[in-house]
Amino acid sequence: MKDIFQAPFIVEMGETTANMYRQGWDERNGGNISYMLEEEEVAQYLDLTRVIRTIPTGFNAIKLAGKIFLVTGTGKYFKNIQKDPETNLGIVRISADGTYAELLWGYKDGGKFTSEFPAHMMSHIARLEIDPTHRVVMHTHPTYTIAMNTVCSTDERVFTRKLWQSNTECVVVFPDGVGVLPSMICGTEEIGIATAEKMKEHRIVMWTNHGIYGTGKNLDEAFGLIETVEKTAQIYMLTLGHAVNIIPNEVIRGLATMWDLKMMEGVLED
Ligand code: 2HA
Ligand code: ZN
Repeated sequence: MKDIFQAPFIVEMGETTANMYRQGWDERNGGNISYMLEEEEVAQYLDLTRVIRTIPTGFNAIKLAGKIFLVTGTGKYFKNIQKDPETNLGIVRISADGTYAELLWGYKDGGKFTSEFPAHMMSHIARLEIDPTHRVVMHTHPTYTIAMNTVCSTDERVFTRKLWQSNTECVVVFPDGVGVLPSMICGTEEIGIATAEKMKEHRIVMWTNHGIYGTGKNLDEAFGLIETVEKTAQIYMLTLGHAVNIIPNEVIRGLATMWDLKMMEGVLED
């Protein structure tokens, strides 16, 4: 068996969460990540017949039966993951009936996965139906994105338009736009269902007054989506009330044509 502490998925998770913490996005226990792993990949590091304990999923995850996820722990701090991955992370496999998860590694202090587990798992189900290469769901609290969401309409077309108009990267990086949910109670099955519904159309979903979800086929891609929104929200907030030059519709459309991208409908006004 290879040393799991050297596994690329553990090393990369430590690096990514440390980076997110340093961006100022993940205060205290803010943020959570789930990363779907390949069975063959995990089998190099763990005996997959050895289940440490079981943890209820809190909803019916049967569509993910047998799938293995690396997931951040509830109440755990992103700042601590790199120095102690075995306490702050867990590797779980969804049971055949989808009602519990089998702990294969981690949560060493008796902990469990993030309180946002239903939103993560439902988002995986939604994205996998659209893109079989999908692997990562990333939730975080980026400062300027939340600030922009505080001063902007929760209409996702308006929110997406403001981003597309503020930075030419935006339409290229997320032509599918940003889904926006209103203020809701987090950690519930209800917010999970609402998030997954948005994930059918968008790879990024905003939780009003709370934070953002980004998805992708690897950690870099999910991070890159959120990073692009956050950078642009910073530009938007720095220029709020003073903007003279916003990107005209013909430039936004021209970029989408140049890169052969299908733009979210109804975002541009003309
Ligand atoms: O894990 O970010 O949404 C803490 C949170 C809850
Ligand atoms: Zn959160």
